[in-house]
Amino acid sequence: MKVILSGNEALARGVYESGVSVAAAYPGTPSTEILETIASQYPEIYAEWSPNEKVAFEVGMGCSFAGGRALVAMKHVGVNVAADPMFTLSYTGIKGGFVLISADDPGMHSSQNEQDNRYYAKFAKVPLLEPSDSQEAKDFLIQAFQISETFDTPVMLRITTRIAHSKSIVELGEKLKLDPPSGFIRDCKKYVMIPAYARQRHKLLEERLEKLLEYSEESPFQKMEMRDEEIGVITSGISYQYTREVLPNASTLKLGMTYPLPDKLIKKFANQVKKLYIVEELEPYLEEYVREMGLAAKWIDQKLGELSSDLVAEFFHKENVKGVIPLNKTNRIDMPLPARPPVMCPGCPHRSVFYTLKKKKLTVTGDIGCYTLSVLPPLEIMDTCVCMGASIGSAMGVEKATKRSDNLVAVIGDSTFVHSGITGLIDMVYNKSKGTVIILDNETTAMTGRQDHPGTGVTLMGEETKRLNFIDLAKALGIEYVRTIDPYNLKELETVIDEAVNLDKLAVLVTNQPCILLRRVSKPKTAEIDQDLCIGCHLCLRLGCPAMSSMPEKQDAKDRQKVQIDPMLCSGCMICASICRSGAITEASGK
Ligand SMILES: Cc1ncc(C[n+]2csc(CCOP(=O)(O)OP(=O)(O)O)c2C)c(N)n1
Repeated sequence: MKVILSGNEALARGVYESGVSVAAAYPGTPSTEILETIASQYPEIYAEWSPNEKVAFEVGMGCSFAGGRALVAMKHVGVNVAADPMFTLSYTGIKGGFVLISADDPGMHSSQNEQDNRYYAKFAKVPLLEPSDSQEAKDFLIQAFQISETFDTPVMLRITTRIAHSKSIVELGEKLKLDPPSGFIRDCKKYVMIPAYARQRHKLLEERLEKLLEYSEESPFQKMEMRDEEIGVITSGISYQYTREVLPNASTLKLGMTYPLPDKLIKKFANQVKKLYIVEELEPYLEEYVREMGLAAKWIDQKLGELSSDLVAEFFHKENVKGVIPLNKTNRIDMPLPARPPVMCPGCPHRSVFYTLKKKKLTVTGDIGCYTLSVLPPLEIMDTCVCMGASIGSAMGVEKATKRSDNLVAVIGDSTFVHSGITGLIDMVYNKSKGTVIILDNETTAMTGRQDHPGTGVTLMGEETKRLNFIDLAKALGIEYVRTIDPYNLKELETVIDEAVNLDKLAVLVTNQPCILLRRVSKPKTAEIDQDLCIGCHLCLRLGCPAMSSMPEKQDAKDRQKVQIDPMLCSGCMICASICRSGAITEASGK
């Protein structure tokens, strides 16, 4: 049967057809739907949201050691977190097939950087596959498990946002009938990496690479497609699609396996074309290799941002290459669209916390989540954001350097706190740091689409489970000042934040209102503005609530524009009412 699937859905199907026992991940765009699809469509596979990518990797590793096939998935930066076990799993090798999906995000549609994870495969010496569409995503994944078991190695499969989220036709196959996992069989020289054993495994790893290189030369993943011999393009992944679209007559060497790279095949291809080009996205990964081989090739220099058919066409136009398909103007929208910067939702419980921090003129070391939007106008109050979990360590560093904590808070979401904030907090306790940590507990991982985590009490497979209690955890760490705060109660928020920052010891505050999107179904009330009372001071607009706007057409005697509330958007959090000086905002009657 043929169906239309996104790359991520196709990968989930590939996981099913491969007979995987355990699938583990931490959410992160553009990888999130892989595990969501597995959990919703293939419930016979054990699937989990792990607290972070390192744990996900280790869970998969354990499954593999016990003889089961394991899949772990993460966004590109997640591989940084999982890199420690990854580099040594490459030494131990595996038992059941082990595949890591790295979902890279060229163009940073939803990421803090656009690192090119192909280098990770080379660095950790694990084979790397790069599909170019949904069908290949599924097929390559199935093959990846076979390579993993044949060569006793973890395998990395790299996709990018375009592959993950675009849809194409996929032929479904049967689920592989595998024996149940054998169970863990003791083999210390393989699985216990003390230096004496690791040295032996390193040698085996180098020998394995030689064999993988031979495989890469002959592998069906590498497709030499000879067309017009004037131009030859070496490419991989989504860049292959752009090349085919723009230069349909050019010969291509489409590399499906990009580590180890096939020298002989590359040379053979180079010898058959007059001019050699390399089309790849982000870093010059293929180019460096081809140049090292002593071949002259021109590279499309695209280190910044995402590649596209347009950019590839532009490049070949400049190169005066014949037969470039002109840019398709009809696909372009020339109409100026209104800018829609990302904003916190109306009623978002994070908003009032940042409004208060701004009012108090505090320095805010921040973290990654919906709340990072507080860096944008009108709130503009987040001062740092580097990677998940960094807010707490950064605040501590500032405090140790300046010996002041009364002007400083660290702000971190609940999912991020579990991911990598806990150890930072332990450091604050251990090394006697003073300061205030605010955990924004909205009971979900909102930014990536509301996934559960250890603090929500529900698993990915929809089962109820023990719920991590942040208050109890902070107390157990030995923190004396621990408070729950209601972010919809501005007065309380201000009093407690004031008290905490002036305490001269470590304080942990935990907000207690869920993400507004978890509550959206019932809408008990909305706010409304009495236009006679509104004085157009625009204090309420400083909240940056998308439900509120000024009305250029309604001005008072002093030319001040009054404010309106869109009842369709308003969620009735009433934060605006608590800051309105003229008492103009009240609960709408009759709702
Ligand atoms: C290492 C890493 N993994 C995953 C992500 C994707 N990501 C960004 S923020 C975030 C969690 C957000 O949840 P939370 O901290 O609860 O804040 P919320 O969005 O709910 O306000 C995730 C999963 C990332 N940026 N980096």
